[in-house]
Amino acid sequence: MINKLLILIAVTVTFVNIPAYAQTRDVTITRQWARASIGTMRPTAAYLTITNNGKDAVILDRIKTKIAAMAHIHNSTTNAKGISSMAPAGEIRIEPNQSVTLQPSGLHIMLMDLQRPLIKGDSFELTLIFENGQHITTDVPVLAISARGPKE
Ligand SMILES: [Cu+2]
Repeated sequence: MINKLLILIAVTVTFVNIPAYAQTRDVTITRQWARASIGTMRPTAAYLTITNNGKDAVILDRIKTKIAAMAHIHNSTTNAKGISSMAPAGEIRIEPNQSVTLQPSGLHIMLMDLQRPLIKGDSFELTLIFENGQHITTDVPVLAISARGPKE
């Protein structure tokens, strides 16, 4: 009888947790990768696609990773003279049923002050923190220094 009661409590607790998990499943991360680094003195970048399958817009607030002391979201642009520059990206808002892709020459996660070199074939954990408090941690494979993205 006590066992049955415990199972009932366990089931109830699981139920209470469901909304939080469902919310996490609303946002998915795909095509994540980072470019191998030149040692630890030069920064490198990570890229990924964020898809919002939920009913509400989500806003990416910041990035955390143990691999770099600073992980900032930048946007690269090229002006009419063909000169590229980058600046903090500002708010990244993903509307329901929309995706935002971070890719070379555009939005990227700048990994600065690397704690160890990023070597092709390695991977590291990266956590995306959204304004609604949602955290998504993903494993990011390191591709070659010349890579333009993961192979299909
Ligand atoms: Cu940058």
